Amino acid sequence: MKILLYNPDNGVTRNFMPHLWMFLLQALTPSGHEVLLVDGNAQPMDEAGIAQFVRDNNIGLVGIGAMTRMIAKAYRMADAVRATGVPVVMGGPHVTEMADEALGRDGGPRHADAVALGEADATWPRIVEDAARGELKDVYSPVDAFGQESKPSLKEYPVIPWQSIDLKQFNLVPKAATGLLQKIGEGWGSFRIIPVESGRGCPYGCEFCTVTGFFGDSIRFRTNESVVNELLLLKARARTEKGQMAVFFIDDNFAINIKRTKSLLRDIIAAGAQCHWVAQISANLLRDEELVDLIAASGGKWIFIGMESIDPANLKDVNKGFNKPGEYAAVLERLAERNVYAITSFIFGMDNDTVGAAERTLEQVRTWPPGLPIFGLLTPLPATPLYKRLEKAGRLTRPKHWQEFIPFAMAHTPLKMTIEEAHAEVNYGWAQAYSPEALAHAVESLNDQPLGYRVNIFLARICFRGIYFPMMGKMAWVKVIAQNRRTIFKLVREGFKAGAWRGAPARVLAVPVPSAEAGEAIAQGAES
Ligand code: B12
Ligand code: SF4
Repeated sequence: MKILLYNPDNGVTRNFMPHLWMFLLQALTPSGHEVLLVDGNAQPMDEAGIAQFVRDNNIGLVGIGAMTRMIAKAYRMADAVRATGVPVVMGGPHVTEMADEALGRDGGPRHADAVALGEADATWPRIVEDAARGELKDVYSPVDAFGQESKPSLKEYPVIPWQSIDLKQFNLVPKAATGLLQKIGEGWGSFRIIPVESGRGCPYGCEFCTVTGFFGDSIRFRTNESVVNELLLLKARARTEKGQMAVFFIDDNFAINIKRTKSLLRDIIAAGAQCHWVAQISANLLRDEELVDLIAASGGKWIFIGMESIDPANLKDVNKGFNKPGEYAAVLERLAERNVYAITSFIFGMDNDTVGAAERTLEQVRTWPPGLPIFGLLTPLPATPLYKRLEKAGRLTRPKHWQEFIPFAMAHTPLKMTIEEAHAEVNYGWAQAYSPEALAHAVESLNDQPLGYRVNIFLARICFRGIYFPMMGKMAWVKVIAQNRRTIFKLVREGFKAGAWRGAPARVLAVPVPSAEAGEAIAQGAES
């Protein structure tokens, strides 16, 4: 049987990184079946397109995975596939919580023939065999022989054959530049950010987050050896292609068990498996100097920190009181001393936020080492404690907000400001943090560093700027370059000065600079 695994586009931009679930399920598919992958972010497709694809490729089963914000598109695509007579199985965080919606048991139309609840590592092979026999069941739950919920241990993690997977659709280097860039240094013909997981689960239970409910508070880790081997495989592929590969450790909280993280990072260093990597780590875990040393030594370049708010009352409200705004600056300094920078994520529209929350946040951000601040709005995702609290209080203004996805739009009324005021705070945050003045300030704050670092922070910022100010067209780029011409001239002038790059080897520039799309996707992230 031929199987198509499809991930809908996020509706706003091209994504920057493929989704891990597709590669994982492909690797877990029983032999004798062929699996094709289509990520709508990289290969845009509409309803007619997917129906045609299914017919042209003689597909016998379509698997669709989606987060809440892509679910409306996922349902439309599923409907189009089912209209061709091919069954659809859906999985992922949204349908796990809203299985009745997907199966049409809540009074709405049916979109999926089957739903895989929770982690599907163990159920996927069963789903495939049932589908091949034409005996798909409605619901697949990960349970053991006694009917108890069971979670994969991750000790027996499948080998994802990165050396042979077709990754063309995920190359971030424009095709026209590939030939030339292959010749630069170790080669820049391709640049991909690859998702790798080293563990699952987070016990913290922040009120807005689905992770503790979905993966459980039992944390599970892969063996160090299996992670190290995966990195070595990725590095080898990048070398053969004369390209670059960076890794996004997608663990919700990469250092949730500090001892284990240190041991993994030591093993990565010992095996020569260092590569440039990004990971999500909560601020409280970055107090440990030795951990931060190991992060830098193993290739860690950007740490995504869910700061959420600088107001302890807000943090307490969302059960994230372990975040201590008073130590944010020290944490960021500790990272910056090792040339590791942070993507700092803030949420507005929290219950204690009042007008001016964005400026108050920025006042602090300006005093920190340069990084990539990102701003989102508090979003009640289905089945989270936040959703339940707001529902009970009658505060949801769009209880089924996923049926019509609107970027940067609230679905409930904040307590101390209006919805419009909350939207204005997010707009202000992006506009100020990525203004030409803010970009120049970020670059100048690294004046004591080699030029490479300043170029890097400038490029990262300019790409992230595209998150909020759409920069997809050529004219938009021209405008941005014009607005930032002073900073650009300054960097270029310095580049021509003898010795300006000394101390900044070419590899420094290999820091994964997230694209505008990356930023957009990360932008509304609130993990860790
Ligand atoms: C990496 C990641 C991202 C990346 C991008 C996604 C990518 N390219 O990988 C970044 C950082 C950009 C990102 C951004 C966002 N993310 Co995010 N992200 C994650 C994260 C940390 C890991 C995803 C992952 O690969 N997990 C590991 C794989 C193995 O797990 P999985 O995807 O769930 O797949 C398993 C099962 O669900 C199931 N399954 C999944 N799909 C399918 C399909 C079929 C057919 C079957 C059978 C089974 C199946 O089988 C898999 C194996 O067991 C998760 C949290 C988490 N730990 O999962 C959040 C998570 C998915 N993100 C989430 C959210 C909300 C977002 C944002 C909307 C942020 C926000 N707060 O507003 C943005 C928007 C993204 C966008 N524009 O597209 C939520 C989604 C919740 C929901 N109900 O939708 C999660 C769960 C975290 C959270 N805070 O609650 N994210
Ligand atoms: S937001 Fe981060 S720290 Fe909080 S529960 Fe989710 S994954 Fe854990």
